[in-house]
Amino acid sequence: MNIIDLRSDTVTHPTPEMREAMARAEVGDDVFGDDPTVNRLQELAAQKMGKEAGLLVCSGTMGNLIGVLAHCQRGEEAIMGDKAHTFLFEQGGVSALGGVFPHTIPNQADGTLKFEDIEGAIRGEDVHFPVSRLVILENTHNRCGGVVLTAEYTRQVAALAHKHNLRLHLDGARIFNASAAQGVNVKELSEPADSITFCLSKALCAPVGSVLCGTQDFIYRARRIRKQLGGGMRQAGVLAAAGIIAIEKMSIRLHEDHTRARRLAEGLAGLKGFSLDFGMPPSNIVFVTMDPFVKSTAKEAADILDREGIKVGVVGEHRFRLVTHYWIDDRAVEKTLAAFSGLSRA
Ligand code: TLP
Repeated sequence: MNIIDLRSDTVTHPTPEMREAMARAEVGDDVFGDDPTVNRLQELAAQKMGKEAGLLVCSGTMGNLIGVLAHCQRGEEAIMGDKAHTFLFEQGGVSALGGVFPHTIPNQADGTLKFEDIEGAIRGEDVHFPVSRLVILENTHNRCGGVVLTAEYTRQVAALAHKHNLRLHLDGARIFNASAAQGVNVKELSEPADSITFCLSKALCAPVGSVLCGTQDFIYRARRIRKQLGGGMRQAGVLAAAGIIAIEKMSIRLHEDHTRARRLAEGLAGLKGFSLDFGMPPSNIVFVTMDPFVKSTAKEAADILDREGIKVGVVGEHRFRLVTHYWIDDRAVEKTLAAFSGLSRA
């Protein structure tokens, strides 16, 4: 990748090793369960997450949607943060397609939901109320600045949910980043949840795909829903081959992206007219706000950067999001900082 693309880690291209593995992948019809590479990926994913089974799905959005629909009946309620990806950025799929009612409570700055808010949101036994069925957490938390939830917090939320006969789904799109940031085994973060979706196609560089993991029975239901949504894939082994490398090789280098995100954040914070929205980033996501004296809008600034071959996410009138990943090296970070510093002169 010649362009410095910081808009997201979703922009990552597959590595040369992935492309080779994709070309060589053994395949079969996965709707029949016949694709050996998909089966291998699903087993590997389940084992990493400490779950009985896994299911390859097209995207993180599809994994979360299927997860919610496999837990909830129509008219039931899912409790989630007001900054959750499942609430803000998934096209309202859980209600549009599943008739599931999202009940939002405030996300705290550290990405958590308060225990008392969760407990307060759970409905009692009353004929007027929908049935509360699910709590959703997100780790790392995208819109809270890539912050991480601890294993202990996740366990406590799971215990609270289970006490009230609810389930816990984890949107772990970037769960390997959460694991790298805390230096803990990914399984510790995923195990307390009843189900987890994690993405192969973000910082892990695979071109397509996420894996939904849970019990055998849950994945059996999830597989049926995936088919219903048109997400049953055929010779998906070509994708799974990249996914296996994503898990085995790419998940163990994410601390490098986190170091670069901190360098980027440090540099931006040192520039006149820029301030970090959430302080130093714990993982690979940096949110930064620009004073209008630099450029009147973030969009205008982003257009100038774009002409220099640097793409950044515009997430507000004066706000940017920059995400580091495998294809962003030290030189790219320094070039980006130089370009930001040149903005007030451009
Ligand atoms: N997030 C994307 C955009 O949709 C905002 C990004 O660039 O960060 N959960 C979380 C926490 C996510 O950040 C995302 C993608 C998803 C789920 C959905 O994954 P995909 O894009 O594969 O559907």
